[in-house]
Amino acid sequence: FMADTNTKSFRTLKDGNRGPMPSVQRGEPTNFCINNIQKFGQSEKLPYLCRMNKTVYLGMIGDIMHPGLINIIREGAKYGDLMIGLFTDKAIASHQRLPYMTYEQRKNVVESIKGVSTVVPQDDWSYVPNLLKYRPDYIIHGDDWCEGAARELRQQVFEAMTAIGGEVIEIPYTKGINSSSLNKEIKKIGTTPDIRLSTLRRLIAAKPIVRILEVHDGLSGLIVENLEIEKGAGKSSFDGMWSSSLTDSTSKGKPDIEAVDLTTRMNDLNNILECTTKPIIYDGDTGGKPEHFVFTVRTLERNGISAVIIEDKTGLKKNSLFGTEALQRQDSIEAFCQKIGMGKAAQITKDFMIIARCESLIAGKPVADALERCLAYVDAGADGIMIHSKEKSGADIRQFCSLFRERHPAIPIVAVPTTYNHVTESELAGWGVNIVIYANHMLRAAYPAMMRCAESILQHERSLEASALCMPIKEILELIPGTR
Ligand code: SPV
Ligand code: MG
Repeated sequence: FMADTNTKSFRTLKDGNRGPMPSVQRGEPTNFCINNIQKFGQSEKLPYLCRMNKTVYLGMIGDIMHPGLINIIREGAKYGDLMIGLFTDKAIASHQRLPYMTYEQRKNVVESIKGVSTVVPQDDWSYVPNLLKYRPDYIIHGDDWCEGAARELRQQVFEAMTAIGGEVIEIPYTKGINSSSLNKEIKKIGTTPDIRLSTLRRLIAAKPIVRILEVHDGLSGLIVENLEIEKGAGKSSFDGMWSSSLTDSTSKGKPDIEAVDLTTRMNDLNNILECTTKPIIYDGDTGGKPEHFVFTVRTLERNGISAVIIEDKTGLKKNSLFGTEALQRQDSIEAFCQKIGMGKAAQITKDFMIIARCESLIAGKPVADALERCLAYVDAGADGIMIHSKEKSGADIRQFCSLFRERHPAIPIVAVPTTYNHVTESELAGWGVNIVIYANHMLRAAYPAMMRCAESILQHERSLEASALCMPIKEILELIPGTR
């Protein structure tokens, strides 16, 4: 059944133009009620008759309170008992950034607002499952959903309300102040180490897969922080950042052999912390000596880093993507477990994560070896595991995930699909992967672009041709707020 939302077969309260009466059976406010809404205006003293046995549904994120939300709550409550469908983190995470407050915190606030009768979780971006479940007489929504990607949501709501004999009330969207504009202002304030740190666990709980991109300086950090593209009915963005040992070293002209020490990496990471708010996963290489690793954990935690990943190698570490070409030694299970245990004992917050990275597949060993190790690492206290491979098909990773999931349905799995890069995020999520790390792409993209520019200047002995490869001066002057 398709409701025709264009021909005013539904009455809406948009712009005061109510249109013809709808043909719905249920949920129609009486003329008495309408007259009284007009008469009493913003007053809450409407006759009880209007509220009796009527339920009004209002979907809400409820993160940042503002007059527009209070207005729609007040308007909705005029029609009956107002049920707030409070979006869960899971419902929100599929379409936009996680709210600042947790579900419980938001519920606490929203249920205390005058006019709200009940708060129920809305676990889906679409209103439809809850409308069919609770069968409200009305749903109330701002008229901003008539435009853009939300149009489809609106259409589905009209169809569902028709099916249950209810009605849609649209009220003019409060212009000038809304959650999106407030969110931009809040973002400017930044974040605190505690909030940033705890966000990774919330993301893992809320999303089918958490999307992480490598950063190596403030500028690449800003891209991960701010880039957002329209996709389907929602928006797509990165969830957080990977501080890669490979790109941190390479951008300094140094080899990826743990030659860049923690203090130097933290100094540079500070530039990223300063201009971003999203969570960061730190590539801790081997973690060094266990006695040193405890200080690394404390330092990262103090700075609001969400997780450290340490790999089960010992001796001079070389980059994993060499595979068996470079001579590398895997640590013993016992020694690596001891390091994990010491790190876990050192951390102060409950949210910081120590993720154990297994190099068995990189070293050419079978999946069974990786599994044995990862099970031991979890027993030693690891909060998650990263399984790495340089095999191109991804079949080994898939097989590992399936076996690991039989033993641990919920322990987070991290994958770094640099070589098996044809595998999509939804496929990885289907295998049981919780976090995907694009581990080196920002630096790999930047270097050839810089090379092309430098070569062009050499070739032409002027920069006219190279300018075409560069961002315009005006753009770079506008890029960082405060430059002007
Ligand atoms: C890094 O980014 O430094 C990593 C991932 O450790 S990899 O380079 O694939 O080993
Ligand atoms: Mg590394």
